[in-house]
Amino acid sequence: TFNGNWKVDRSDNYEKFMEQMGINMVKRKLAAHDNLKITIEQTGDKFNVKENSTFRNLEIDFTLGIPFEYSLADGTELAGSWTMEGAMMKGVFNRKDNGKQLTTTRVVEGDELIQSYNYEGVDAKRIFKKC
Ligand code: MYR
Repeated sequence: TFNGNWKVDRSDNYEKFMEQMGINMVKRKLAAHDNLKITIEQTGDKFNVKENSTFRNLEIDFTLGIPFEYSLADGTELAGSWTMEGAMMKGVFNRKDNGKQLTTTRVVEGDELIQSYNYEGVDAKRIFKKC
């Protein structure tokens, strides 16, 4: 289950990913230490996600398979949806500014939640632990 409070523990290639996203160096340095925490509450196909970081606190509600809008901390707007593939959440989002696709997955392995990101050929991961 994805439910619970998760705190980022480490990241893999996240800096390169942000660079590919066009995020400037100052923001990338700040984002590398964003202390991201997410609280996930799934009820059937509905999710409530609370996001807390040094940048902002926000709450997102979505339903699997239903498109919604989401803005990144730098203001970049995305639209897309999450679906479930077996035990994996799969998100397909498009940037509103250039139409390009950002894909992401979430999977729980042991006591970790692993979120992967792909944008324009660059893959990254952020690994969360329960808190
Ligand atoms: C959620 O389930 O947490 C809300 C929806 C998330 C949508 C897509 C997430 C992509 C985040 C990419 C961060 C990259 C920053 C450069």
